[in-house]
Amino acid sequence: MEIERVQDIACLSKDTIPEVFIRSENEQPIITTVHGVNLEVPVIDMSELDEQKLTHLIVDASQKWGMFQIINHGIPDEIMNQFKSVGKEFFELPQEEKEVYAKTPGTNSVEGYGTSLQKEIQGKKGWVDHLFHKIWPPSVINYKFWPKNPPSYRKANEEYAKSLHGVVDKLFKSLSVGLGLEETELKEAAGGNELVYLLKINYYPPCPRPDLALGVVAHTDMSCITILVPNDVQGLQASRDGHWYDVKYIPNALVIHIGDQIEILSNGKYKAVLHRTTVNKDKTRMSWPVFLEPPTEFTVGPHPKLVDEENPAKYKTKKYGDYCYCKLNKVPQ
Ligand SMILES: O=C(O)CCC(=O)C(=O)O
Repeated sequence: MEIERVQDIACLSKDTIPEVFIRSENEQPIITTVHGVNLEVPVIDMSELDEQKLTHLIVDASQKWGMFQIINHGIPDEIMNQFKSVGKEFFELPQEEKEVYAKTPGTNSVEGYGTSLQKEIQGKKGWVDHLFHKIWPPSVINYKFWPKNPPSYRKANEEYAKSLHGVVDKLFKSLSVGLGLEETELKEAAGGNELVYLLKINYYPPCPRPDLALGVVAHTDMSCITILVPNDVQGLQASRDGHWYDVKYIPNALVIHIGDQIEILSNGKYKAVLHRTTVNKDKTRMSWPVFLEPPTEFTVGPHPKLVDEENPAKYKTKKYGDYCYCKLNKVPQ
């Protein structure tokens, strides 16, 4: 076993939590959250027929917030519900069944069932377990990391992956046009048809001290764009002007994060959103982010059409895999 799972620790913790989960005062949710205010990040109706208007809304939100929620996105409720339901069923299996999918020690791959991801300062831990695996394109899928139980897991994930394509293309197209590029140019520069959809399922068990612990610590996503579905337990927070706010939960909406690679490709026009998650005293929170990523060997940098003598590159150009290595190991980019 990699390390003790938070789900097991949660079962044993009644009023207190192990020291390793207690955040420093400058991170503790009780001290750092602006209470009583739900951050109303832009909510964008994807069924808007006026294409120019839709593009403007997506571009504006990506510049000013780096985060927005989309409604009427065209993914049928049934597909989303099935996808969430099989993920929940997996985490409710006995521990030894989940361990079959544990990450392979000694590899650089994030795929598999696990507990920690980033190197953390002072060895602190987040109150969360996770399962990572790729869901698109078929050529990069390793079914070794796809649970066989529940038996409908595979079908539900395949259907969800397929249903995402329309949303993915609309988002890339709008962001591309917003940079003055042709509709397809931004996606091409992010990996084109090789763009990888990496699913992560986060499982945050009830926590006796939600005032002191965090789920996922403050970060921006390494991906280009992240498309996230949460369950109905509040927990996602975004940083705005140096303060932390709860992001309002909207049933059936998809939460969109602009990630580091879009900030880089846009040479800083679009902003990756700094976010984190809190945990709940009585309820299990879950979330299903899909990270849209360039292939590991694919080189990403500010788009050449956006860079000239007057607008020098603000970011390095490098292979996506090298970018991730530096970020996860806290090595300067
Ligand atoms: O659970 C959430 O809402 C956000 C999760 C997240 O930021 C992550 O897994 O990187």
